[in-house]
Amino acid sequence: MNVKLFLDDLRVRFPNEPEYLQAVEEVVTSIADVYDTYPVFERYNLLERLCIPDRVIMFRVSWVDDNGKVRNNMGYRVQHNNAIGPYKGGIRFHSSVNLSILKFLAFEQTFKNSLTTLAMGGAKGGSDFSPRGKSDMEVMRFCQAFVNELWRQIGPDTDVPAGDIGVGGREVGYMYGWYKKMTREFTGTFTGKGLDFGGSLIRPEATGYGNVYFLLNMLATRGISLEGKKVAVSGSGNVALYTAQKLLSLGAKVVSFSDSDGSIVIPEGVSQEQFDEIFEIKTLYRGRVSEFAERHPDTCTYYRRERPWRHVACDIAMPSATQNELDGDDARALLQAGCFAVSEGANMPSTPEAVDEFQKARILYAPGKAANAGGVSVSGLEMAQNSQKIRWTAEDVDCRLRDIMADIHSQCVEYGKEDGGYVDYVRGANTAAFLKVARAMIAQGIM
Ligand code: NDP
Ligand code: 2IT
Repeated sequence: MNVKLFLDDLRVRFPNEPEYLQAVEEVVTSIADVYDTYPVFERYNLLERLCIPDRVIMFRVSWVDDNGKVRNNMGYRVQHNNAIGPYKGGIRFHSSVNLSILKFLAFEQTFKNSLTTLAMGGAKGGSDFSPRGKSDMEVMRFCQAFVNELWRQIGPDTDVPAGDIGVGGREVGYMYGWYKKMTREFTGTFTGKGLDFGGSLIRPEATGYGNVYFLLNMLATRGISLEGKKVAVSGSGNVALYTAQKLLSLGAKVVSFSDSDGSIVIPEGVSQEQFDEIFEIKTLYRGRVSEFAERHPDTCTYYRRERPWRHVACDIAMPSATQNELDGDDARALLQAGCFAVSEGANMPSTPEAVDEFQKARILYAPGKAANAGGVSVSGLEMAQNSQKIRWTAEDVDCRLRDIMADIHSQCVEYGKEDGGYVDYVRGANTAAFLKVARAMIAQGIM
């Protein structure tokens, strides 16, 4: 396969989709060798079929705000690939959402879901609607209007949406409610549902906890303990908060958080009490991390409109906000400060230049599609519970989550270990994920 020709062709066909092209380039580059090992792949033109989504559904969402004004947003669902299971992936509501971002996320999701060991294909959806600053009623009306367009395209064995940025329990609840009303069926078509109507225990915690479990597996390969280590976290949403919660319970020090307005750095690490305060500000009041900084000027510094990476001294970084939030300069600053492990909670948070820096430095570096797969894994477990109409205990789900993260780590090591022992987790994750989806696509014929 000629990687350059392949990518050049995609660039011509999808010129305005930089995030999508970035995600594809990383995967295609790292699987090129294994792709060429099996001529059947090229005969089936498999790579092109795997990189271009099965279909994209795009629609207008019209809703009425609290002032009676009619508002219009764009809605999307990218159904990328269902070779190994029904389409599965989150919904993102954020003003930055566009087709390129959702195509990159659906593409990544296909590989991530393949790694989970569960039967799930890849998808992603969303809207450029931002829940921030909207009333509950506005959010509800928007969610209903969104699902009014989407409900025919999804189903428990067709496509199962969940949360992502801007979509948590509240939004999933409203979307599920309208879906149920339209279909008149109570099925597990969304995951991340409330515990009273089919949600799984540990789903809210799963992405953050899973990332810490993955990190523990990585650290074990070098005989390093997590206790006492300083960990820089970015974001302060679902993934960041549960990452920090698990880190604190294991004796690590959490030295930063951020949101889209800025970052807080707490050089000695937050206490449990301080963490509880941040948790409350973010989850109960939907507030800003700056509010915490205002209350604790002696222990905490606020960096307005900045990311934490150049301001923290840390051993480990866990970027958990959004794509491309850690660039080459940030990576060099982290390495300079002694950072020896990066485990990504967000999807594609590190730019290609940053990834390159981490890999050149031979530190432990885990890409999001491996490290943050715990969220969708427990979504898969929620689907399993829903179809059996039973509920597993928190211990049971947590135990399965630990096993799945260990399994994903083993797959990365199996396909990413180099002579000399260094594990290239990017190549490992991409190769393991690709081979499974590719085998299934070949077996099912050309469609
Ligand atoms: P939330 O909406 O709960 O939190 C997102 C956090 O990131 C918020 O602190 C938000 O700040 C910040 N953020 C969002 N966009 C930007 C931006 N453009 N610039 C700076 N900060 C930003 O989302 P999640 O925690 O669920 O998602 C975080 C990341 O994890 C995303 O990359 C998502 O795709 C990924 N992920 C999520 C999973 C899940 O199960 N939820 C599973 C796997 C990955 P603000 O409050 O100011 O908007
Ligand atoms: O990026 C992700 O893996 C998610 N947002 C979770 C998807 C899911 O279906 O639980």
